[in-house]
Amino acid sequence: MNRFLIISNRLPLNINIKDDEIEFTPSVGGLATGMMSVSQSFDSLWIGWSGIDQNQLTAKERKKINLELKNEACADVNLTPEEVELYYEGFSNKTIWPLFHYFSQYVEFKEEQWEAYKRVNQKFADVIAENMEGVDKIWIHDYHLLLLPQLIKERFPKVTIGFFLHIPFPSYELFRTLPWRKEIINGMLGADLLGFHTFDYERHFMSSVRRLLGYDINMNEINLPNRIVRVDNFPMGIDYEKFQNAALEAQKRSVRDKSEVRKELERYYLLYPDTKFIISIDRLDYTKGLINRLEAFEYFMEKYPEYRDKVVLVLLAVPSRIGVEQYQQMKSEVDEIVGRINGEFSSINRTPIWYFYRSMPFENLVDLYNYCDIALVTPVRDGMNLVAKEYIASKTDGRGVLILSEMAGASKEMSEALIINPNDIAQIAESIKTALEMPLDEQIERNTFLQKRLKRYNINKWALEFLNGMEKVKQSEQKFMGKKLTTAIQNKIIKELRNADSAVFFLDYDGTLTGFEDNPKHARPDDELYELLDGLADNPKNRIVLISGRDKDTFEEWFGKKPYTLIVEHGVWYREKGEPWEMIEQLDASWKDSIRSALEFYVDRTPGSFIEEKNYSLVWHYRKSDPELGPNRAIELKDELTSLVSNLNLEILEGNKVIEIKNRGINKGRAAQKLLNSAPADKIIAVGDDWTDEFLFAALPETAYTIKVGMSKTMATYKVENFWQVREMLKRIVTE
Ligand code: ADQ
Repeated sequence: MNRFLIISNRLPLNINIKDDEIEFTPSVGGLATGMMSVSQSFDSLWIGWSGIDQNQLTAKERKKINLELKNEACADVNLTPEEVELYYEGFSNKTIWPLFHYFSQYVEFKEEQWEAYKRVNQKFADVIAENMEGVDKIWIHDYHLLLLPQLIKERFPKVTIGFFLHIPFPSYELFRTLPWRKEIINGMLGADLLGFHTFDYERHFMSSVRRLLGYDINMNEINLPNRIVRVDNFPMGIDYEKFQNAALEAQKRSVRDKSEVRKELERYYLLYPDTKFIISIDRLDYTKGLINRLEAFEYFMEKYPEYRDKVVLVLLAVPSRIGVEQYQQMKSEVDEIVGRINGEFSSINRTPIWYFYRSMPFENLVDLYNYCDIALVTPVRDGMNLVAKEYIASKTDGRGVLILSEMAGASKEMSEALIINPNDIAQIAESIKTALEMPLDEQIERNTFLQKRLKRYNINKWALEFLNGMEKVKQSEQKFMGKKLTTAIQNKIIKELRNADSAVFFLDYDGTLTGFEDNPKHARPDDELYELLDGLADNPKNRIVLISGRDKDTFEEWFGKKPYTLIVEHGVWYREKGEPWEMIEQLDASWKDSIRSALEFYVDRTPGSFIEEKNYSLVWHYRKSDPELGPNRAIELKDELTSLVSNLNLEILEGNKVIEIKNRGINKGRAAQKLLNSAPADKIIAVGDDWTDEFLFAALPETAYTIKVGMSKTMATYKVENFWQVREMLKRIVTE
């Protein structure tokens, strides 16, 4: 594997300068902890902000820091204090963070912050550009850098870009409130692979893509005009062995070597052996549900006085984003509630809440996880929540009870925990009681399942799956590149056409020679197109066949006087230049009444959809309906029609935002073959965009040049991105 880049807002280490000494410490937080082990296993460079303003350093300090960073395989994106304020504390943490966590009451929409966000994303792109040597993959992380994938794609179209969002992606109803919603989605779509923790976040993202940009979505692939973006969920794991081993080590330590926290807990336990410890660990953040948790604990103490002296809540809060107002407010609120509860329920020797407002070294953290009987993890929204996983991984003897919020992504994989709704104070209190009373064998049974899963799907597996996902996207892109209709292939076609005695051009119309309109009647040919087709037809060696699903009256109106052969309704009707229309095969249309009534039912229930009636087919169009309702109704409709059409010897064709019902066995391929049987040609060129054209591609001899417009799978030998490129190619054929 070549070198790859990891990009995140913060580098995974903090730098402190004290009395000329430079000190490096690992940073706290899910992303940093998780990705650190990944970066150490690969040849990678981590690009991000180091947390200090390099402009304030002496040249000597700067040199030393950058050298140290280089040794750690890191590179700094230098941010000014103003950028930190507007981009980091501002747009990232006062707009995106609350919005994506459903705290709309905290969201700020400030142009100045948005401008800074754009500027800093660009700054990241510039530092990346300086470090691109030998790089074939870039993995970008999180909500601070939502515009970065697009900025890099524009500059380095060949590099494979992965993007992982560590926080939830909100429902469209919330996301749409963002004034810069389209820019954000477009920014993310610069990636080749987009990863989320859960299927729900993925679903919400897809829904926003569909509604805001109208792109076609095929399972988990988004069809952009010139490439495909794959979207998937990768629930992040932890370094299971690291926690398990550290916990085992902690247990083996002699009293002297034990951490202060552990000593304190054990001392207390010796004094009061009936005590149970509940651990609560998070960054001090309003999304983590600390207030609810404390209120639930208070409610529990009130409701079950028999437990008052028997339970200790070890509350650890890491200072976080102290520059943001809501975080300061929340700190005061937590201080107040803790004071109130301790004031009310403490006895002379016993205090129910032990409150620490600080970060902890890894060993102490594991000590706590390992020692405590219950973990209380109650976020009101959380992308994943690694604390829940770390707690379970640190339970060496399988004992311990995890109480987990259903609003954390982790709850999707940890159903053996006691799952609670973080807004239901009474339910949390009941769960504390259930946890305190849970028999040991039940605890072990639940945790065995959880541990097995965490061990298997650990952080390395998570990262490898994501990287494999990127590799797969790359391979399928290469496959596409192999099919691309390059200038060299176009030259070859032109040369062969020049030497040929006769040539036939099978050209589909909508999506191939022209774009789509909401109302198909509006997609009339423009002057340029007429000129182009006339130019082709002027050469007596060429035969132009327009082959379409359109009805014959429309084509008669648009092309009736032109010297082209017309095949319409997917091969029902045929018209040689200057001749009357002929039916290629005798068909019956008496089935239409029964199908029409089924379609009318769908028109009534799907605003914006309508029926188009052709001589031998009926078409239900849903291009103008709600972008999510339309495709869903189309699935229902297909399902409903399936048995009906087979009884009537009909078939369903699914085109671009249309469902068409027509007589079985009639298709463009069969029509083209008939035409070629009666008038063979030296060279055959066929161009089409949707899957009704696949019949055509499949029916033609191997020597034909078959060209697909768009990115989806095809039988065609070559692909072009859009109808403009088809016109370019035809123009070259006419002029050269
Ligand atoms: P965070 O919001 O930071 O992460 P979380 O997943 O719980 O939340 O990770 C917190 C990390 O910080 C854990 O690894 C924990 O060990 C550590 N930590 C917590 N308190 C600490 C303390 N006092 N001292 C030292 N370390 C402490 C974001 C998203 C999450 C998502 C992660 C990973 O908000 O939803 O799970 O990224 O994608």
